[in-house]
Amino acid sequence: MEEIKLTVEGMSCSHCRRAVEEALKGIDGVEKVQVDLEKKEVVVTGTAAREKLAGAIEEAGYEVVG
Ligand SMILES: [Cu+2]
Repeated sequence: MEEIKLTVEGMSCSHCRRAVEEALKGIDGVEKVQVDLEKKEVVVTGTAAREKLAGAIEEAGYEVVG
């Protein structure tokens, strides 16, 4: 199990948090998603590849900047 940290622009409220969580939880190998709105940080625990996570976040309408 691995922890992947992504910096995401555009998340501003609990709706955004939920949208990102839902997008990530639909991916195979994702065990846990933690969203910190203030730090603009998303931490994903699991075995999914970083590019896959980033792609799902972008598809949900947010920008992965780091
Ligand atoms: Cu929002």
